[in-house]
Formats: sequence, C-alpha cells, structure tokens
Amino acid sequence: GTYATIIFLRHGQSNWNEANRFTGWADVPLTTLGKNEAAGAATAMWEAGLNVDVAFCSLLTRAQQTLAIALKIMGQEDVPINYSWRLNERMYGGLTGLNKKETVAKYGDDQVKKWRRSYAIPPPPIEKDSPYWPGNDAKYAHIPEDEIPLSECLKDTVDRCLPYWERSIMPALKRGNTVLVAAHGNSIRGMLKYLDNISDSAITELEIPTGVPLVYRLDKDLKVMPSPMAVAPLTGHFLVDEAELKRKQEEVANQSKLRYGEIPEPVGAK
Ligand code: DG2
Repeated sequence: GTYATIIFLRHGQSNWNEANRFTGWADVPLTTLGKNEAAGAATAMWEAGLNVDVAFCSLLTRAQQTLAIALKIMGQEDVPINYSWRLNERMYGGLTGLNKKETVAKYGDDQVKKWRRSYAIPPPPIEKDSPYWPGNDAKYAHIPEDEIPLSECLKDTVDRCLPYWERSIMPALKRGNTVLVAAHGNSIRGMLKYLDNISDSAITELEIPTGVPLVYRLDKDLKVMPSPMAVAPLTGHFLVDEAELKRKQEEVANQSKLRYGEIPEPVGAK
C-alpha cells in the first residue's frame, strides 16, 4: 500500500507566462487566471482526499501565492511550509525578460528548443548589471555570490535541487508524510527526471502544465508505485483528465512556436 505521497504543483499562470516572456528567477505575480488555476488545483487535491502534512516552496512569489491559495481552499493553511531557493525555477540567464516568440524569430526554433528543453545546454549567462541579476535581491543575501547562478541548463537545476531533495524532502517522505511541493516548470522537470528516472531524451519532450497537481504514491522503501492513471513517460498521475492535460501541455510547448507569417508581440507592448 501507499506509505508516503508526494504532490508536485507548478504555480498557476504568472504575468510573464501570459506575456510569453522567459521568467526564470524574475519575481512576477500570478494573473487572475493563475489564481483560479491554484484554486482548481486545491479542489482537485481535496476531491482526491489528499491531506497535506508538510509543504515545500521556492522563494518566488508565484509559487508562494499558488501554495497559499491551495492550502487555504483545502482548509490546510496551518501545515508547515519550508522555503528554499533550491526549488526556484531554472535561472534563464540572458534570456530573462525576452519574449519567447521574438527569441525564436531571432535565433530560430532549434536553438530556442535547446535552450528551453535540452538537458545540458545552458542559455547565455545574465550580465551582473542586468536588473534581473538576483545578486542584488535581499532574499538571496544568504547565498554566497559565486553560488548564485548566471544561467542554468536543466542539469544545473537538478544539481542544485538534489541537495535539498535529499536533506529536506526525503526525510519528510521517510516519515510517511504527504508532501506538497510548490515549484516551477523546470525545477519540477528536474526533480521528476531523478524521481521517475526519465531519460535525457524523454525529458526534452516533457511539459509541465500550470496549476495541475501531479501525484506520486510511494511504498515503504520509497519506491514509486506506478499509477494506473499515469501518462508516459511519467509513472505518477496529474489530477486532470487526459484531454485537458494535453491541451495545457501544448499551450506550454506552443509558447515558442511561431506560426507561418506570425509577427511576435514586442516586449513591453502590454
Ligand atoms: C517558465 C518556464 O517558468 O518556461 O521561466 O519562463 O514555471 O516559473 O513559469 P515558470 C519560465 P519554459 O521553460 O517553459 O519556457
């Protein structure tokens, strides 16, 4: 039977998801739709009978808002929350703030797909005089400056997530808890690559929808128990029907698909 449960929740739509800008460590809030997605995630978890014992969250507002909304609606706002920069979104480096389609128009489809989805190709580094360089932000003042990433590929993200996974999340699972992790598209892809043993090639095709809980049941040895509702390559299941899952995953993939003749909306137009 189930010994422990882990639920991954990517935040709902953020301002920059809506504006189609590379976000990474830029700290932008949820849109109204994003807040509704968080509420929908809460309803789905509640309907699935999930009772959260402990939550983990990144240092970014969009994940924190999502978690707060979800726990409140589930009536579980008293559960302890642990925050760490190690659950942050992948650092998008010099791409931070750029419009995804404008970037495709400039560098081409292949290059942008590599930057967004490859395992080991990092985006160009961010300049330290960029307004998006995290080193001036007090919430990262506890991190030695040389550990603040200037850009990260998925592999780099996995490397800085894993110490937190081992030291903080695993101990909670070892005690048989139901754990909720509120995080981001790529930090969740990174943790799944490890937990669900996804190959370097399969990970390039995996899209994480906004605001849909992804549930893994673990046995006494903390091995994943494959869900009958899983959709490959994952062995856990999303709390949403398959058609809606596909629609939301395509929405993420299409953020960098230029249709023939389409002229991308310039950044700042909104
Ligand atoms: C998005 C993911 O991160 O972008 O950083 O732009 O999950 O925090 O909204 P999130 C970003 P893609 O890798 O899907 O382009």
